[in-house]
Amino acid sequence: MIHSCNFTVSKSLNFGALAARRPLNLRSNLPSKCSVKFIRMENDNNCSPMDASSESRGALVVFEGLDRSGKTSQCGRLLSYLEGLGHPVELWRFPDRTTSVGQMISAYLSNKSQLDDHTIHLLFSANRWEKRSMMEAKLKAGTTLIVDRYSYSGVAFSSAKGLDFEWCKAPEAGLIAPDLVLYLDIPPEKAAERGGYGDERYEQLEFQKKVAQHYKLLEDSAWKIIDASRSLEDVEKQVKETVSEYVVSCQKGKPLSSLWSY
Ligand code: DGP
Repeated sequence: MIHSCNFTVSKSLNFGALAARRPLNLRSNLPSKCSVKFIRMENDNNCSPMDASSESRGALVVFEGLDRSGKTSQCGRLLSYLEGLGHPVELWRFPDRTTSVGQMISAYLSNKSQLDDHTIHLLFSANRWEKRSMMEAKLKAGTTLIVDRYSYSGVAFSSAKGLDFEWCKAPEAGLIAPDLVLYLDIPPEKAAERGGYGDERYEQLEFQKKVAQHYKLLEDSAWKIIDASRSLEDVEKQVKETVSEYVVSCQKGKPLSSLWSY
């Protein structure tokens, strides 16, 4: 049964708040320990297998894109959709501003503190690492995770400042590789016209143009490019169609992989 969705997530919601509002949902369409089909993940995704077993698990679905590309709204709509279908699913976002590392990041983004570019890069990465083991546990427990920004933001934003691209990737190696990266593609000029733009440190048109160029260098076989300059509903439709097959293939069994193996 497909429920209509009008769920939106306030930008100020963070991982902690969201987790509290949406406790782990153990409903599943699959019988527990159902006959698991062993499907090997194609290893053309610049990632390495982390776990030889192909147990049923949740999917790791990441949204990426420029500021104001619509990620937060689409994450909320996808969450409602998958919940309506009975899938165990949670919405996470990075940076997770609830942790002590996240609070340092938040102060930096709102221009309340100044940090060296390398230092803030490593803090963003540390913020993902501090959630890595919980991420693995949730996925293995069958929960699909919708993640608003991940390592690709880390590399695209920091390298757009002039930091070395490979140096930016290095601390991300070993994090869990997403099954699907939905890149919400929007011209930087169009994103800049959307409400709220300009509140935080990186929300400047010329900088966002550079970020867009660096994102393109990160595209791999896990990526699907979504034209995000269309209406919310059109984007939502494409997102739902794209995600469904990944959720099913992970339920059937797919090993977890690591990002950017070293
Ligand atoms: P958001 O909460 O999604 O609006 O993200 C806050 C800002 O931080 C946004 O301009 C994108 C940027 N950002 C997100 N993740 C990273 C990261 O890992 N590294 C850097 N340098 N910037 C990031």
